This record gives sequence, C-alpha cells and structure tokens, in this order.
Amino acid sequence: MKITPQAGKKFGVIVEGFDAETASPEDIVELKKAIYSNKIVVLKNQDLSPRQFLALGQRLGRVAEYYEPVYHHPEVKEVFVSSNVKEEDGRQIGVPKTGKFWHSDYQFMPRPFDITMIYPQVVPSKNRGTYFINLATAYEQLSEELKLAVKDKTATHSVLRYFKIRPTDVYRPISEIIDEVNAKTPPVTSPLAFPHPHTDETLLYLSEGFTLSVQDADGNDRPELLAELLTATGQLDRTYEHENIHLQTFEKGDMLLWDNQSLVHRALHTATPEPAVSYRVTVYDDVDAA
Ligand code: 7UC
Ligand code: FE
Repeated sequence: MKITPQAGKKFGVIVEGFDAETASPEDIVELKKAIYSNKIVVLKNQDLSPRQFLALGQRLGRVAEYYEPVYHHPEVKEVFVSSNVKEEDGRQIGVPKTGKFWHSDYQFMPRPFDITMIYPQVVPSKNRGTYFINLATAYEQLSEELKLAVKDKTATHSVLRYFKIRPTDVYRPISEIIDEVNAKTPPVTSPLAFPHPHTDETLLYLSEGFTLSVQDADGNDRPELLAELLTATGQLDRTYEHENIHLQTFEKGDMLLWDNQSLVHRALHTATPEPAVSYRVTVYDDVDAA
C-alpha cells in the first residue's frame, strides 16, 4: 500500500494498493495512523459489497449501527444509506440529502464516532464532494484571547434542528415529534475544548448544525462566544472560501475514511437532479482496546 499526500490540499492522503480482503494487521494499524495524522484517507479502487464494507469497518474498531432505522441498508443494517434514488417499485432506501450542514457524526450523542467511512456508490457528475474543517488546526489558529475564552466553557449539542421528519411522521403534530426527539436523544453537554483521544491535539468541539449553546462555568449562556467561534473556524462562511475549508471530492471506487472528532464536515449535494447514493459505516475506536 502506497500513501501519498493529496497534491495542493490542506490535508488528506491518497492510499493506493490497499486490498480490504487481504490487508494484514500491520496494514490496518498503518491505515488508522494515517487517519489520525492526516485526518482524511482516500482509499482508491475499492470494489466491496455492503457486507465486505462492514467487515473492513469491523477491522478498524467497533461498528455502530445508526439509531434511526430509516437510514439502514435493507440487508446490512450497520450500513447507513444516503440516497436520492428510488427503487423500481418506488421504494425509498435510506434518506436523501443527509448531512447538509456543518457537523461531526453523532456529536449529539454521549459519544461521537472516532472514524467515519463513506463509500460512494452512485457518483454525480457535478457538485460532488464534502467540505471539511479541521478543528484541531482551527483551535491552534484562534487568537490568545479566544483560546482563553474557550477554557472552562462547555457546549451543548442536539440533533433537534436537523432531525429529519420520517415518512411515518406525516400528520403528526410537530410538538410531539420535538418531545420525542428530546426524550430519545436529550441534549449532551461536553467541554468546549478537549484533548483528542488518539493524538495530543486540542479539539475545539462545536458545529453550526448540532451545537445549541455554549455556557460558562456558572452556567450562563454565551451566544456571542458561540457565534465568534463558529465564524473563526469558518463554519459561517457561505462562500466556502474561508482558509480552513477543504473540499474533498471523490470518484467511483474511492472510499473516504476520516477522523470524525477532529473534523466537522458538510455534504455538498448536487443542485441538479442527478442521482447520488453513498454508503457509510461508523466506528468507535476504543483507546484501551489496542
Ligand atoms: O440525515 C442526516 O442529516 C443525518 C444526521 C442528522 N446525523 C448524522 C450523524 O451521524 O450524526
Ligand atoms: Fe455526516
């Protein structure tokens, strides 16, 4: 397997010659190292079934199945399906337009995933890709004043603003759905900055999509600090030209693996009515499991 930096990009590496079926334990260790140190790994020329995709995820750590079954692949429930394509019989498999907002996967849960794997199946010709911001770099780039302001603060995250109404929710009162979301996935509070579990970087852990509020040590809401930090990290730039923003494109056969806690990401969905399908597997990489 050959690892090369992505030419002209802020971060990320390309991996050629990786065979998921014959990879040795040493290859897996090297792959995980590459994910945490380069943040994004693009595995070239992959040709895996949903089951083989899951099996590769299981070699990286503990695979978690998504808590909302509407996203599940019909045969392999651990595979999350993002799709705007209907089956011949009119059935919708998976969910369209997922993740079209800055977030980190499962940021609204007590524990976010360590590794996200995305394996595009149907690749649109235009506007394909995902935007990324590295929150470890973003923290380093903060002014001394903002770094100081981040200390001793907490952030509260929830899926509520981006929870997708399911087909079975039609005609239900929105208040009932809101109550249900809050009961099933109550807001979670974490330190606003904390050490990366697998590297010694400091992560500034917040996103435009999931972070509802920032609080000081006395529990006072600090909306101005939240806005200032979202601006500083680049998450409020609608031109996507902020120096922190990296656009990761892909082609058929690519599989993207990324460090989900270091990165916030935002899907770029095609504006034209082109078909797009991608599969996802998410992994917990327990620090004490090694
Ligand atoms: O449909 C979506 O955008 C899914 C989102 C609410 N959650 C993805 C995740 O893993 O956190
Ligand atoms: Fe996502």
